[in-house]
Amino acid sequence: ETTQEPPSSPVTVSSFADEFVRQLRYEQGVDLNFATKDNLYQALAGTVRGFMIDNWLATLRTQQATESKIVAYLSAEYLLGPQLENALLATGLESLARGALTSLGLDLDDLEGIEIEPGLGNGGLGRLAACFIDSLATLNIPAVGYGIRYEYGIFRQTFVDGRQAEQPDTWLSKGSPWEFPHPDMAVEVGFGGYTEQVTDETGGSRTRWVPSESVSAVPYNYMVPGYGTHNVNTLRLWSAKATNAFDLQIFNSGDYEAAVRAQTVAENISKVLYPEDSTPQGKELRLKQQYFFVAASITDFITRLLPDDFALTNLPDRVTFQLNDTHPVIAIPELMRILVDERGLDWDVAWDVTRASFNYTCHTLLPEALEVWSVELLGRLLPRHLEIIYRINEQFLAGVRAAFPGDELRARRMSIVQEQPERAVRMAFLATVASSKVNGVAALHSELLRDKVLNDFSGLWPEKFTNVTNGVTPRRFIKLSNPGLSELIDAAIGTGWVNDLERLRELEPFAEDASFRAAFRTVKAENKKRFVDLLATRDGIELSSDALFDVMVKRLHEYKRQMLKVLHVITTYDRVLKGELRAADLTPRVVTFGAKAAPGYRMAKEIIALINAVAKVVNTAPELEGRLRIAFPANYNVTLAEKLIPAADLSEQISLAGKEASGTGNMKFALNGALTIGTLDGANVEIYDLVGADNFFLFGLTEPEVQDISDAGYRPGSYYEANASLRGAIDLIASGAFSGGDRTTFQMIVSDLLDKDRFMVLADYQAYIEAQDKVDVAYADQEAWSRAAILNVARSGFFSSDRSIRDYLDRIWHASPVPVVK
Ligand code: 26W
Repeated sequence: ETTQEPPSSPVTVSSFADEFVRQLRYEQGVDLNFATKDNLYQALAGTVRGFMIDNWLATLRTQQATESKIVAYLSAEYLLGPQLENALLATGLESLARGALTSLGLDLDDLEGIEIEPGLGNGGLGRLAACFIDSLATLNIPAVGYGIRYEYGIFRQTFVDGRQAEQPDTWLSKGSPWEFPHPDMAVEVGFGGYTEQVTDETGGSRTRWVPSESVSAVPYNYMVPGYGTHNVNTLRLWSAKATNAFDLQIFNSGDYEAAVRAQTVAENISKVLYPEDSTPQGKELRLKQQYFFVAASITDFITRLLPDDFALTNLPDRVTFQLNDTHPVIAIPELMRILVDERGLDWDVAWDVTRASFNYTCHTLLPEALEVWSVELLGRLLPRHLEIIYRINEQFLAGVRAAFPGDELRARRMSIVQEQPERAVRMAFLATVASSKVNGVAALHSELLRDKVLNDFSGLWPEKFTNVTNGVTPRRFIKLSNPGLSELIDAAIGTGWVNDLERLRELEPFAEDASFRAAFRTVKAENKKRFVDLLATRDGIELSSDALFDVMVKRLHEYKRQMLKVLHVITTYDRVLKGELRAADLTPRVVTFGAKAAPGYRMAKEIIALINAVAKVVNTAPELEGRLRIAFPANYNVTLAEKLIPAADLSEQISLAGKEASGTGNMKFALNGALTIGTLDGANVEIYDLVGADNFFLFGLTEPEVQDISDAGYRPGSYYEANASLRGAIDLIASGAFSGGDRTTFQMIVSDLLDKDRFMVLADYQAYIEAQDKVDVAYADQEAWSRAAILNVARSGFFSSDRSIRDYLDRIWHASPVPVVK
């Protein structure tokens, strides 16, 4: 029922050019001859945007008219990446735009190059949300993404003496041509205050929350165009604005300064994205952000997307609220509050409606990443929500006690409210209790969730637990980012693969075709050149493109084990120094890292400093004859990923088994023809099963082995003592070889590895080195390597986010496509 061909448009080169000039003149008041690059970019964006608006409005109209069920995706993060190229792809206007600009003496690539991406996310979770809204639109599913319009997205990373420094991300400094502000549709959000009992129309008693302050939430709409369809969905991001009422009160009291200060406090709510990834800080402002955006979203949905007379008992027929991790979970008591306190529904009826409306996706297994909000803070900021949570917990625990009489330990384990180390609300438990479905993000992760982290809950409600393996959008991560490969695929199997990615299977026979393999290598070589050129201008890093491109890009986190990769590099260097290996026999490698560390995460920042320090030594070591290079471009983001991933030969996915929930970079690399070196963790397990053992460098402990070693008492020192090559590498760090002879510089890293090594880097070291030696051998046979790379592409179609969305639809959402017809 979906339209497969891109929307045709009657636009011509000259009409496009006319509209572009008109945008410049009449929207910006700028003459073409005097326009700056920013003016030109704005005009181009305005022109392209104009071609999507009719479809957007038609989509809204159709979805309202058909009274369809809508997927409301609640996510604190959307890591969107550059917008212009994506809009050009969706509208099918790229070549017209290029031609029109050329006719005016301008260059499309040049203008694309100045876009600052909206970095409204930290990493995997935020990028997943961006891929999902792309797929929802492409599949014609009525959907709205709700989130926060952070004025400052993820910080800009620079290196000062090799150490990470953070700068504010001023992505809005020149405005954004992609957003539609709607102060006319603002929603008030309250905080603080108290609750009281009031008598309602029927003489009954109701609770009423009387907030002490309120903030206005202003929506900014973004179009989310589908590919090969007319459907254009909405992403609605909320921005905080001080309310007039609030200002007036203080103005009237005569304190002008206080009034202005209060305004700042209110508007701080959407000021900055928290750069913590996996380690929640429990900050008051963060809880404010969370409540701010979900309260606005739920009210918006109920009052603006549903008819005025809608009976809220039918809410689950019209919406499914998907909770992207625990960040939006405060939406649960908020919906209960609206239904019970404001709409007068009976508690039990409201609870049924709520449970049928929410679903929860968990994105982690690390205990420290599970959000917990102190009762003290919740009671102060959201007193009514705390009461509601207590009542939910009471009822829930009564059910647990009825199912397991006398098992008080179990009740305490499962309680939504923990008592130790402080009284606090476990948001993952609240989400699990109040959702219809709970899913993990890869097969192994969902199993571990069910059998370990949430085992008590899956015992109680086995049917609640399911898996949806993550995916990535092939539009951005193949078609846009790898035009060379896309053309090769088009020529081999036609163009239908872009929204039917399993069709990449048809490439399998081409792996045996020598001329296809040669063409495939040519594309990879061109992508490497393009990336090398980019790094030269972007970072002043000079590299040869004639090498094995070994890439590890992801947030810096100990569990992801960038340290293991560093030890491999140092070991290679050490072997050459010791004469165990001749430089001439090394497979030339460029090892590229990209990683931001949470600003307060000390160990992660030390590891960044170590990588840069090792790079400095290795990159200039005469002994290595330039055959081993480290590139660590600062500020890895979506823009850079799109250039880097297509250039990779080897994808590093080396987390300790049982720690990476899924990974999505792993999928992007496989789809772009890199071979993975990886552990059986997250979605690596599924990649390995699909591409086959011959086309994947598997190594390392399995999750049950990790558990056993850990139960027996892990001693990293024993691995150090038993392995001379490992000792050599660690001793080299400790000796000051990468710190100008100073032995204290990296002491924190060395002593942690030897004494704690929470993520078993030392236990997996030997297996990793051996797997890397196999990589070198395999790369020497370029025909066999290309065959394996092509099979990676052909067998990774499963990892399209379109497939993920279909799985969500079948297993969780049960919403149907509503294609817009023209
Ligand atoms: C500050 C609190 C906090 C806690 C957790 C912030 C962010 C998180 C996220 C769960 C971190 C995250 O991005 N998780 C990643 O989600 C991806 C998409 O599902 C997975 O592929 C990654 O494995 C997972 O680490």
